[in-house]
Amino acid sequence: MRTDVAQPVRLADYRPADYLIDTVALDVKLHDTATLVRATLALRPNPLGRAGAPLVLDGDGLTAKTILLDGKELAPGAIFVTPDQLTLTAPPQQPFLLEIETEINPSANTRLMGLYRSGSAYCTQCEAEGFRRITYFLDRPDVLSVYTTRIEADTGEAPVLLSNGNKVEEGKIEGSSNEGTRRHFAVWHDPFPKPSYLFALVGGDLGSIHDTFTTMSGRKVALGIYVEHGKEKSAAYAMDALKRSMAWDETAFGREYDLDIFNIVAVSDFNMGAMENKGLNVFNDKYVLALPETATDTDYAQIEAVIAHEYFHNWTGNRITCRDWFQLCLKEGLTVFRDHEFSADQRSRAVRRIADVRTLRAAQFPEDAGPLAHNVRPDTYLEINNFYTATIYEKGAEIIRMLKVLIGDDLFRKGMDLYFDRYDGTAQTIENFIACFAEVSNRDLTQFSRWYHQAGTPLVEAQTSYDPAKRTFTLDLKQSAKPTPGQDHKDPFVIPIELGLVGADGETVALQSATEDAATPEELARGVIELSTPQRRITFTNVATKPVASLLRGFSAPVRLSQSVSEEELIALVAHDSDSFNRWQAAQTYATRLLLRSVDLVRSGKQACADEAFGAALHRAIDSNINDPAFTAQVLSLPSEADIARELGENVDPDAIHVAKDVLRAALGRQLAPILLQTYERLAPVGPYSPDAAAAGRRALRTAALDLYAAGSPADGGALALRQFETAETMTDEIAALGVLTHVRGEAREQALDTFYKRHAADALVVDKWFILQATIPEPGTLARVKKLMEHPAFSLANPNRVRSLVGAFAAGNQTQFNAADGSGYHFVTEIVIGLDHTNPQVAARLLAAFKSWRVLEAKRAALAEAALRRVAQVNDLSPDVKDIVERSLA
Ligand code: B3K
Ligand code: ZN
Repeated sequence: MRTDVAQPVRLADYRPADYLIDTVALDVKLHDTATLVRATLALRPNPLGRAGAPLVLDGDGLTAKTILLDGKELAPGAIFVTPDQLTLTAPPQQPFLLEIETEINPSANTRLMGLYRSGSAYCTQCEAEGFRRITYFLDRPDVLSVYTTRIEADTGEAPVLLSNGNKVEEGKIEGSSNEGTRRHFAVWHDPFPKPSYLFALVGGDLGSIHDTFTTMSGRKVALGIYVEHGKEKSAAYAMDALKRSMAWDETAFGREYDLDIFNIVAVSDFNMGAMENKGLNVFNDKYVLALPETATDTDYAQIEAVIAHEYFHNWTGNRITCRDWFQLCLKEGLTVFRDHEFSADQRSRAVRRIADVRTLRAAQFPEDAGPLAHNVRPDTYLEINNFYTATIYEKGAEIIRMLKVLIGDDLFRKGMDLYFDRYDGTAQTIENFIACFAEVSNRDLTQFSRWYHQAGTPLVEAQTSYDPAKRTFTLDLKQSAKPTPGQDHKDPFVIPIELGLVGADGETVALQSATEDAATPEELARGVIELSTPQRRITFTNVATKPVASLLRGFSAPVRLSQSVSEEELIALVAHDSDSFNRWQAAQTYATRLLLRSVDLVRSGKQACADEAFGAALHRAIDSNINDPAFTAQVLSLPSEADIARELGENVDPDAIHVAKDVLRAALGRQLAPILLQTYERLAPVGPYSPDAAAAGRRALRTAALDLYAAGSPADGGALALRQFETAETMTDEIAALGVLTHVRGEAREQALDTFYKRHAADALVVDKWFILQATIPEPGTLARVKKLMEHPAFSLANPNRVRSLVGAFAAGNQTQFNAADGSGYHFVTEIVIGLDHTNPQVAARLLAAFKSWRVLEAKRAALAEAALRRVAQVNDLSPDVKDIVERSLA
C-alpha cells in the first residue's frame, strides 16, 4: 500500500513524457512467491519532452534486484530507487537500454492488480496502473511500446503460458530439473505498439476450447477460450458471442481483427467484469461461463455484451488509446455505445434500449445527482480506479448516441471512419475525437461538447397547448440543471429531442410548422428537435384535433423529462405510441406518479393507493403486445424502489416507498390475476433451451406474470413457484421461482433456499445468485442473515464476486435494510469497507460508493449515514481509493 499522501492529478498539468520506450523485452520466471521479472527497455528522449530531464519510472511496492544502463551498473547518485519510483538523474540523451530485474510475490497480491494468483493460475491486471506493480515503467497510456514477453514456468503447474500478440517460440528447458520439476517457456510478440495498461500474461493449468474466424479480408484467426478444467462446455456461448462480435464490427464499423490469435482467459478472482488486453482478454468467469442449467437469460445477454465490449476495444481503446486517464470515456463511453448497438442488432432494439436506459437511470442518474457527480471528462482525480463509473461508461455512451442522432447515421459513420484513419496507432483526446465529427458534418460541436464538461442530469420541462381555432399545437421546452460539486452555473446543453404527435385515435400526426415559432424543415423531416437554448417554443400547424406529444422517443438524450401530460394521455400513449420505448415509458411515468402519491399517503399515516385504470391499461398492453413478450415483460416491471427514491429527490423514506410499491403490486396482481395466470400457462417451456432473444423474451414475460400474480395471491403464487422450482430445467426458471419463494417469510422459503444450495454448491457463480437473493430480502432479519452467510464456507472476503454478491447486493440492492432506520446497515457496510481496504482497496471503494445518495435521505437516516461515513474518514492509513470516495461523499 502507498505510504505517501496522494496528490490530485490534474488534466491542466498534462505534458508529454520526457522519454519514450520503443520496445520492451520481458522475461518472467513464474514462481508463486518469488517471480523474477527482467525488463529490458529501449528508451530514448521524447522530442516533445523536456531535453535533459531526469527519467522517472513508476513503481508500486517493487523490489529491484539489478539495474543496468547499457549493460553497466550505475554510479551512486546517478540513480535513486524506492519501491514506488526509479529515477535516473541524468539519463543519456540518445537511445539507451535499461535492464531492470524485480522480484514480486504473486501469492501475496490481494489487491488483484499487477501479477496475482487466481486459484492455481497466474494472471495480470494492469489497467489503470497495475503494470508498475510488475516492473518500473513509464506507466501512462501515452507511452506506446512493442512488447516481447518470454514466460517461464513449471510445466506441471503452468502448462499454458499466454501473453499478448502471437506466439513466436516455445520449448522445454533442458536440465531445468529443480527438485524434480520440469520447466518450459513460451515467447509472445505483439507487433502493435501499446500502452502498459494493455499488457497481460497468464500461466496455469487450464482447459480450453478453440475455433477460428476468417476476417473480411480472408485472414484466419485462431480463437481460444481458457477456463478451469471441466468448464470447457460452459465457454461455448462466449465463443459464439465472440465470433458474432468479430463479424459485426466488420459490417457495422468496417473494423477487422489484426493479429493471428485472439485469446480469452476466464478467472474467478477479478476486480471487475473483464479486461481488453491486446489479443489476450482476461475475464471474470461470470462473463464467460454459461450453461442453461447454471446461467440465466440475463447472464447470457451480459456475457454476449461483455465479450463484445472487450473485443470492440481492440479498435476503440487499443489501436487508438487514451492520451491520459482523463480521456477514459474516449475508449469506454465509445465502446459501451458500440456494445449497446451490437446487442440491439443481435436482439430486440426497443427492449435493449429499455434495459440500457433502466441501467443508466439506476446507476448513473443517482451518481450525477449526488456528491460523487463528476464530468464525463473529469479535470482532476485522486485515484483513477474510482473513475470507472456509470458516468464515464453509460453517460459517455449516451453522448455518442446523441451525436449520432444529431448528425444522422451516415455522417456518424463517416466521422468514425475518419477517426480510425487519422488516429490509428496513437493516444488521443476527446477534442480530437469530436473534431472528426465536426469536420464531416460541417457543424460546430463546441456547445455539444459541454456534455463532457458539465456534470449533472439536465431537466427538460415540456408544456403543451392546443388551439382548436388555429389548429395549432404549441410545445414549450425549457432546460435547466442543478449545481453539482464544483459547478454552480451550467450553460445550456444541446439536447436532441426526438418526438412525434399521437392523434386522438392513435394515428400519427404529420409534423408541420410554419409560424414564427417554427421547427426547421430538417427537424420536421427527422422528427428531432434540438433544444440548445434555455427555452424554446415550437408551434405545429395543421393539427386537426388535440394530439399527445410523445417526447424524447427512444430516450434521445440522458435527461429527466417533466411533461404536462394527463393520466388519460399517458394511457393513450401506452396503447398507441408508435415508439415502443415511449409506450413503455408512458406506463413507467404513470406508475411513478401513482407511487409518489402513494408514498405521500403512507408517510401521512394513510393507506397506500392503487389504481384500476392503470391495471386496465396494463391488461390491454398484455393483449396488444402478444407477439412481443420481451417488451410486455418490461411494461409489467414497475419502477424500482430506487427509481421512486430518485424521483422524490429529497427526504427519502425507503420504508414508505417499499410499502407503496408492495401495495400497488398486490393490487395489480389481484386485478390482473386471470390474464397473468393465462400468460403464465401459455408461455410454459416447450422444447430444449435456446438463449436467443425471442425464447428469452417468453421466459421473461412468464417470470413477470408469475411475480405479479404471486404479489396478489401469495398462497397460489407460492404454490406455482414451488412447482416451477421443483421442475425447472433451466437456471432462468429455477431462480425466478426461488425469487418468488424467497419473498415470503416462512419454512417454505428456508427449505427452498436449502435445496437450491445443495443442488448447486459446487458452482460458485450459482452460489453467488443464492447470496444475492438472500441479501436482498426486504425484511428486518436480512442483516443478521447476511452476517451469518459471511461465515458460510462458500463465502470469502478475498473473492470480489462473493463480496459483491453478498455485501454489495445488500448495500446496493436492498433499499430498506441497507437504509434501516437504526443505522445498522450503514454500520455493517462501513465495517466491511474498513476491513477490506487493507486487502483490496478497489473493491472496498466500490462498496463504499453505495452511500452516493445519502444526502437525499430523510434527516434521521441521513445523519446516521453521515456518521458512518465520518467514522470511515477517521480511519488511519486509508487507501487513496477509499479516502477519495469518503472525502467526496462528505464534501
Ligand atoms: N477497461 C476495463 C476496466 C479496467 C478497470 C480498472 N480499474 C474493462 C472495460 O471497460 O472493458
Ligand atoms: Zn471498456
